[in-house]
Order: sequence, then structure tokens, then C-alpha cells
Amino acid sequence: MGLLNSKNLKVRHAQILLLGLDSAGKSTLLYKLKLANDITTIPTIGFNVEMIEFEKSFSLTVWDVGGQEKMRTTWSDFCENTDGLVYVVDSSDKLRLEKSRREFERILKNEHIKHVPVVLLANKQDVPGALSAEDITRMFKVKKLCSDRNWYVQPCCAVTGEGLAEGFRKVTAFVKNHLKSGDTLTFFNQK
Ligand SMILES: Nc1nc2c(ncn2[C@@H]2O[C@H](COP(=O)(O)OP(=O)(O)OP(=O)(O)O)[C@@H](O)[C@H]2O)c(=O)[nH]1
Ligand SMILES: [Mg+2]
Repeated sequence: MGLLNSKNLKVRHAQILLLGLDSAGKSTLLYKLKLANDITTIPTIGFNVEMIEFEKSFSLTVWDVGGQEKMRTTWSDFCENTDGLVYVVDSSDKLRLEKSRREFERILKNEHIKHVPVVLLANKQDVPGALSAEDITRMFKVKKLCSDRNWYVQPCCAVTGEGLAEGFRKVTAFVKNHLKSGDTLTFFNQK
């Protein structure tokens, strides 16, 4: 395991940090992607971590950190070595959108994830009245907050899985691009 030049690589690997307020749907989507199954989640105290291979020869280690208030203070501990941020929003929770936006803005200021690409998942699109990805883009001021990095806002539904693969493909593409631009990516050398 180590940092290698891409010519030596058999397997490429990136670390993705999955954040968002409690109940945004992070664990639901992580296990939908990992197991292609519906699971019953309980609020995450601490974190879940899963390795997911979306593309041949490129795997992601996804760190799903609990979003309850007392857990949010630990988010910064997970930022080091992060190659991409996936921030999950409950698009139907209009009362807490501003709180979610503030937490998003706060984490973007972390020096370890400066310039790291971001995909916002506008989750719970199945809930009637949920805000669209365009609404979330505007309300979260994404263009302004992410002007220093690649970003994308993907509508999704963690329960059905709709939009999840697209969102993670996007973050994978961004991370690869980031690599080409010379930023450090974590690699595992597989014999
Ligand atoms: N209708 C609907 N419900 C969802 C969706 N995604 C998640 N949920 C539900 O939202 C609740 C919270 O989901 P979790 O995945 O546990 O949320 P979390 O973001 O991991 O929350 P913490 O672990 O507390 O940070 C669960 O009851 C899920 O079934 C969705 O896309 N649509
Ligand atoms: Mg959880």
C-alpha cells in the first residue's frame, strides 16, 4: 500500500466521505449501493465504512459518518486523505435545509478537503413536495461555495436506488480528474 505513480497501478482506489444531517439517508444509500438491498437503518453513532467497486479497476472506500448534532463535531476528523465528498440532503426536510446548508458550508472550509470534488445528493425525491436538484443547488449556493472545485448536484432516492449510481459515477469521474491534475490520491498496489 502506498502512493504510487499511475503507471505502476493495477487497482485504483479512492476515499469518499459521505456526510449530511441525521436522517438524510446516508446509511440507506450506502447499503443500497453495497448490497442492492433495502435495509432498516438505525441512526449511525460513529461511522460505517464499505468498499464499493463501481467500475472495474477502480474502487471506492465510502465513509458514512453519523449526522446527529453530537456526531457533526467529528466530521473534520474524517477529512484527511479524502479524495471526494458526497453530501446528502433530505430534500423533503424543508425545516432543516438551512441547517444542512450551514453544515455543508462549514465542512467545505476544512483545509484537508480544499479543492476536493463534491457531489450533493438531493435525496428523498420520492417524497411529495421534495425540492428538486435545481432548488437545492440554488438554496445551498453551491455555485458560490464550490467555485474552487468540481461539483455536481444529483437527484436521488436511496430507497429505490434511483440516481445513486449516477451520483457515485460522477464523483468517481471528478476524483480521476483531480488525480490527473496532480493532486494526491490514495492508491493500493495489488499484485
Ligand atoms: N422516503 C424516503 N425515505 C428515505 C430515503 N432515504 C432514506 N430514507 C429514510 O430516512 C430514514 C433515515 O435514513 P438513514 O439512512 O438512517 O439516515 P442517515 O443519514 O444515515 O442518518 P444518521 O445515521 O443519523 O446520520 C430511514 O427511515 C430511511 O428509510 C428516501 O430516498 N426516501
Ligand atoms: Mg446513518
